[in-house]
Amino acid sequence: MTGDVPTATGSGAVLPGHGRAAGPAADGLPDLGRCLVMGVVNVTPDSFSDGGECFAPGAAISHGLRLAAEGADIIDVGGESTRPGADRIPAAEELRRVGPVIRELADAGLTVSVDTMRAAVAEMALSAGAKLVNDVSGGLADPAMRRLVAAAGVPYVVMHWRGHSAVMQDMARYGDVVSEVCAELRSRVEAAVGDGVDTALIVIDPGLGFAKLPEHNWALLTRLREVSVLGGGRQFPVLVGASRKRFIGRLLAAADGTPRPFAASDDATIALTALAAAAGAWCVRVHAVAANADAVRVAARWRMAGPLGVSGLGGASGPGGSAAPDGSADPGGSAGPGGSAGQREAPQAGGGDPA
Ligand code: PMM
Repeated sequence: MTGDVPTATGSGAVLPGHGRAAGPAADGLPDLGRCLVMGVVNVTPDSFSDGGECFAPGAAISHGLRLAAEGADIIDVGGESTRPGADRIPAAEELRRVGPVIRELADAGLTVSVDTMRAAVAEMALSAGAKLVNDVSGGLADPAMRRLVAAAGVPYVVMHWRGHSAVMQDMARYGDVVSEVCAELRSRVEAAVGDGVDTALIVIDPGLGFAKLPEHNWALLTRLREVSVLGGGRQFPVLVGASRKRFIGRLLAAADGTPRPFAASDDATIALTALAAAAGAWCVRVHAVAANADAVRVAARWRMAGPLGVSGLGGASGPGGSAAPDGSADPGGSAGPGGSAGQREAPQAGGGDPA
């Protein structure tokens, strides 16, 4: 057993870890009592972080299976590149790319999410066995998406987005990025709920790199708790997609200013995963699964160690952390936000730490 995260409300079910395929999502949000790991499968020739690696269906399927074996809880399959400056592809091409990959991975028993802005693609993906819809436009790109998700009753990732990739970086203008992102995300969430999406199935995502400059990404990352409440009282589960993004490459630039290449920024991504998971993120979306899966387990143990561990990030508890949005104690303890119906990793026998 690899699970090492006793939770105050855990059911004790044994759940996937390293070397095991992720099981199907329970009804409601998947919940293991720790930050989840979403492994990225981009069935594209040109995604900025891994472009071309998984463009052939066979390669994409093998990659998804490998990520699950490395400890991914969810496999996120996308067919449209969202790299800054990218042009859109036709819906038929997106369907052609992701359809067989999703079907095969779902048939293999993995929990699959579809990364799409199009309701038609999401609909096909759900009928092929996907269990979550990850919409980087938060419902803005295709208004039919919200009704589709509402009717399907599946978890819905609502990401902060201001426009398509070809133009998004022109929209990276903010006074206070955190409050503006929260306000815009709140209106996306309200629209989704207004169209019938179950609030309990909504995950929010600050959209790192989407209409954001590096300083915007850093501000959002360090204020995840504020993001999680969107300026209101209710706390939403937060997905963090920092993996291999340009702002990391810029942080790690060589002395001459050359940004670190994407694939060489995995160690820094892992550091961010540990920080985000310790702050209470519900899920991290990553390319290099094995080490990030280790990082979330370290963070879960860190959170379990008590309030000192959590306040070590600067005093603010993360979303779902040991302090509720109003500052009161959270009986959920180390469990992240976002789910009551889901499964959790089993407590260790005796609840102790063998180390
Ligand atoms: N980033 C990318 C694609 N999909 N989905 C969510 N929810 N959050 C993200 O940050 C996100 C995403 C682009 O990154 P990639 O090219 O590495 O997939």
